[in-house]
Amino acid sequence: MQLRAIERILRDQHEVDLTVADNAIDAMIAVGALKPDLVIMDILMPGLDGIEACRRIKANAETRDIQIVLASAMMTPELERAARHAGARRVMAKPVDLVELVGTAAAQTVRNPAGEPEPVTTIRGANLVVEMLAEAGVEIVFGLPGGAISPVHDALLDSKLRVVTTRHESGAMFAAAGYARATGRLAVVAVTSGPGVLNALTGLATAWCDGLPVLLLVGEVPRPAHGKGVLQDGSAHGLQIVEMARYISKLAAEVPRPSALPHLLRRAIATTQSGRRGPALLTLPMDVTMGQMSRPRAGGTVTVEHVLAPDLVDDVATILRDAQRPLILAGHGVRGGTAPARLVAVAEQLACPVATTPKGKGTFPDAHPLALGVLGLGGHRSAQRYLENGIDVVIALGTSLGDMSTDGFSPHLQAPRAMIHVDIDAKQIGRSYAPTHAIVASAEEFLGALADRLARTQGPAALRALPGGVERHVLTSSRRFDRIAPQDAIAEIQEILPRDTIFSIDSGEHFLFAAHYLEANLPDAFVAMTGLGSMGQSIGAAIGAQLAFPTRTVSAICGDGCFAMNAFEVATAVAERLPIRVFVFNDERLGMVENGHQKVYGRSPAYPTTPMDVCTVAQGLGATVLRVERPGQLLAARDLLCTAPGPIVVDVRIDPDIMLPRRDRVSAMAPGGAGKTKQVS
Ligand SMILES: Cc1ncc(C[n+]2csc(CCOP(=O)(O)OP(=O)(O)O)c2C)c(N)n1
Ligand SMILES: [Mg+2]
Repeated sequence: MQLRAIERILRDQHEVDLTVADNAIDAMIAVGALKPDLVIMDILMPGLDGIEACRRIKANAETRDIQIVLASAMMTPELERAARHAGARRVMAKPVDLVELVGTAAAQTVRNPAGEPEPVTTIRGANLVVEMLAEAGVEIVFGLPGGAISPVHDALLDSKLRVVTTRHESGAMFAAAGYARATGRLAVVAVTSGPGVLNALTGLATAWCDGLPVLLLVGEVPRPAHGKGVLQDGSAHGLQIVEMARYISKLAAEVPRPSALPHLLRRAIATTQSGRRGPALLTLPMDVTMGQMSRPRAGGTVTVEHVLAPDLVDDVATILRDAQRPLILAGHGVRGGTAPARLVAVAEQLACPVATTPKGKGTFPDAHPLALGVLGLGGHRSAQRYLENGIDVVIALGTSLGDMSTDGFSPHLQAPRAMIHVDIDAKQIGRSYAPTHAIVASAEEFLGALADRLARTQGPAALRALPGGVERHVLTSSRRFDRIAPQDAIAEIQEILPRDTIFSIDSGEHFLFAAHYLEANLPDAFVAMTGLGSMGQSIGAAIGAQLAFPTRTVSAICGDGCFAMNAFEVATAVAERLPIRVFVFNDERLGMVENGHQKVYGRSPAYPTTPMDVCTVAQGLGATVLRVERPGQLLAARDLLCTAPGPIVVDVRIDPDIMLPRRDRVSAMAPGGAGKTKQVS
């Protein structure tokens, strides 16, 4: 209250922007983000000693010039000496005359080299958001507009950022997730309040379950209108959007006032990319985005560092070197930066076979002689057999070891000599197995340390037989004249498209075929967000990946049910001139659900997706279309598929009777079912 009164008094005399923090951590973040002229702190702040805070501010080259006043109700000569030693400009006993202090500082500061006071520049909140995003390296904002987010869309008109407007907010979220998944970089979505953000929540949960750095910016009704029954009020008095998002994001917050915008946005950007990555949501009330504020002197860049104990790395290196039948299981956490290359280096140094989880497919090349293929959903016999014949050491990298990536919680993974589980998120470790070594680190950092350690150690690793490559099920082709077997369709697709094609895969029976029969040799070749496993993700994800990699071929493999859910994003691809190739594996039904039901209950309700003519729908959305009913027709369409400029949608008429052997996942979920699943074909 006192500070607000002072702010009002001072505003008449000087251009003062006062930021108040009620705890030390927020204060330090605000100081870093805003670089104020003056910081006034109590020496005895809860959470952090004011003298230590002063020392840190002065030790940082970017904040060194800030004037610091330290005050205390219990000032002593020793405290005063320590405060001055830490770099405080003034040290005083409380009460202090804040008006005098702030007024003097405001009059003294912000002078140019000629000694003239510089005009304090102000900026509209929405423009500041856009500027900070650009500074953080963001190039694209996905979304769908509406009144409450209109200030941000208005500010985007003045920026170089590309705005990709989707047909549904879930499409925007899947596109952002696909972009983040393919690049490892921050992806941003801007949507409006109420139905806009509610439509985006499945996509937010997708980014949450798959650990993807997605920032969702939500327009919100102005704060003075909160709780008055204004349409689409999502505040704490209305829909409680922040509360809803809290469970499916790393950070969910409303920006409570203009002065909080810079440091909250910076914190949200940092949060998406630190530790286990994941989404953040900020609601932006219109009075914040429309309000003027003084421009902070800070950018949006973030640095994150980790340290690994050398003894631990030595121990792991020795265990792996001495192992008789070791296994590396690589998850999605091995994506990004140099991690995949380091994985290849470590596997070769140790002559150690590598399996990937379904989501981690591509992190180790399928064509490598040490590759066992996928373990778990849609997985390969080679991986399963190697595991079931007994391993003595396993090193699980960047995987949460859920049922889909452990072959239904296989007990064989609890290797007798050592189970080394490495994940950047401590919460993922020890959920389903008991690791002998629980290592909280990124796969990249861990593999780098291990590769260095192994390179320095003399002597070859124990001689081991090579696994013999990835072994796939041999299924028969379709005997029907108007259908093609999924594995034959995949073989033809992969023969036609370039070797560095990025495939985004949807949720359903077609996922199993893609995980099994696609050969992925690049870390970003296989984009599947299986954490939530939401239907309809693949077309949006292909859009995001194509925007990230304009010169590569990007292809979606989706089911007819998934297509029905999100087909309208084909129009987004047409409008944005994105040459994605969408292969709809059309069995005219929700195949995975029917098949699963049949397996568990011995009978199944029918879940047809008819009536739907995929080609007519896609043509109506502006895409080039093609129907494939027999083997050879995809190969015959090579020219069209490789050269047509815009998106192509291919209705691939799949034979529903051709199925892969599968596990009964329902019993894996049942109480006591873990590890007791049986293989059935
Ligand atoms: C949003 C959503 N709803 C329901 C499901 C449950 N589900 C998983 S696969 C599937 C069927 C998908 O059908 P389709 O796209 O035709 O693929 P198919 O299994 O036939 O290959 C369903 C309903 C889901 N994963 N996501
Ligand atoms: Mg289907």
